[in-house]
Amino acid sequence: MNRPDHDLVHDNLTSLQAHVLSEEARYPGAQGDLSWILSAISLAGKTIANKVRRARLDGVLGAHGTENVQGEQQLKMDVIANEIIMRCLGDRASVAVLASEEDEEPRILRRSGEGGKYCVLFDPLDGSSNLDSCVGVGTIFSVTVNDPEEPDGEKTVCQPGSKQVAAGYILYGSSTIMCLTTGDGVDMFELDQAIGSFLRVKTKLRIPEKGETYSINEANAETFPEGYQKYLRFAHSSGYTSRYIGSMVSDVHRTLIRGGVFIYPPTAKNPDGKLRLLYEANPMAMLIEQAGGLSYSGDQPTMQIQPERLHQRVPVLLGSPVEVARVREFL
Ligand code: AHM
Ligand code: MG
Repeated sequence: MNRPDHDLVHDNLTSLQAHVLSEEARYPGAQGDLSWILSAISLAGKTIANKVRRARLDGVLGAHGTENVQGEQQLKMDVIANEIIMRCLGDRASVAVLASEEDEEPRILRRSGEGGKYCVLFDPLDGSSNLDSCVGVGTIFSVTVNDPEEPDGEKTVCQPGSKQVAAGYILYGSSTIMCLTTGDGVDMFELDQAIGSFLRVKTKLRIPEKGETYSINEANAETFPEGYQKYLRFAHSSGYTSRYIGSMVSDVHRTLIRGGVFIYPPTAKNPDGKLRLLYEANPMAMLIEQAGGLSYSGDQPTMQIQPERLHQRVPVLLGSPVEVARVREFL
């Protein structure tokens, strides 16, 4: 019998929630704690997506009038997104620590003896300075296991990226997309606004092996270390093309789907790079590597770096394996 083009049984609709529950069923001892955390993150994503779409109408574009710990201007939407995530995750019983790019200190919610099993680290609204020009912005998150022996909130969240148990981003773009890994490949979900559900649109996403696109803020090129400048000369003379939005989630998402490299090197202004190891570099590295790509920060694979500080910055080079290796030849 011919299988119809659209097979109602096999091309079924799978929600993020159903996906996470079926993944969890593969681990006999799992108690559902991680699933609860991911469901809270998805609720936060839906809520932030709604706020992002209404930001202009609600008059919440622009500066909040405060600075974050890194001395950066906080925007109203940074503060709103941060609060939404705190409210969605705060009462999930297994969350031990919440660490946000916007907050100076991690918030210890529950000690291990009180059921605190996981730390959730996040950049609530990455690329928020682009909101007024309506390009894609995103939420980046990382989940690690809380160290039961470690009472210090900063120390328990300062774990190498290789210890992450889940990571992902939500991109508020022309559609709202979540890319998620729990260590067994990358799956992609799209928010169906009409029913309020993230539906799975791709499983086991693979980044293209190659891609002749580089994504870098070339305005800083003169202060890049020499190797990056040499790579750019190679790219210019080899028919590569350039794409740079200046919003990491959008730039990394394009790199994941179409291939190429995303690079934020050390610059004169940011000698250690601009992006944060715990909130940006590590979760993106896990996603990219789970999709078959590579991620380096300086000489080291990003996820092998032992973090020294909560808000530590690192250079980032990630993307298609062939292209990352090519950049590294110049460094
Ligand atoms: P943010 O977390 O304060 O939004 O800053 C991070 C953003 C990334 O989204 C993006 O990759 C980078 O800053 C762009 O920086 P630049 O404007 O220096 O190119
Ligand atoms: Mg950011």
